[in-house]
Amino acid sequence: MKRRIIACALAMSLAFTTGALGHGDENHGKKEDRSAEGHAAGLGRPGDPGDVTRSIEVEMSDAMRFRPDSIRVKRGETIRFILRNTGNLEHEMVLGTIDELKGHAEMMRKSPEMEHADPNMVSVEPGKTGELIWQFTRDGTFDFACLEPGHFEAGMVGRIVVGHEGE
Ligand SMILES: [Cu+2]
Repeated sequence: MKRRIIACALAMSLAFTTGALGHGDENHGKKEDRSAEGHAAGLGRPGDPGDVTRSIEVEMSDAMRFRPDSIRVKRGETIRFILRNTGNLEHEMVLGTIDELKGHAEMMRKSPEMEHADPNMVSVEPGKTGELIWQFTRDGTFDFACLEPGHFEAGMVGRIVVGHEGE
């Protein structure tokens, strides 16, 4: 199991590298930040439960949708996402930029049995509730998705807009 997680992390960094070479600089952050801190570092960092400023409940369903699928937060906020899986399939929430998520979804499709675990994601069994605590440290528009094979492709994605107060 451990080996598979490592394989996933390695492939993720390869996906980043390829993405960085393949596209122009359409990312929000500096690339150095991401390579230094790992996945999703461009949009913040894993949050401390003691710093949570707000909880946001998100439903995940077999309709391959998140509800809500558009979330607005203030820069600096630490959010406790409460993920309710109301379906009969496993679902997950992975935070990242759309390019990162696309790369990861591609990998999940090629190796569906692959286990993956990172601070920017949570998997939730059918009928269960999971939590993800994240601090948003940067303005911008970020994405999240379910990377269970086929779910991302079916449109199981959402968007988080991080801005200053009053925006
Ligand atoms: Cu899903």
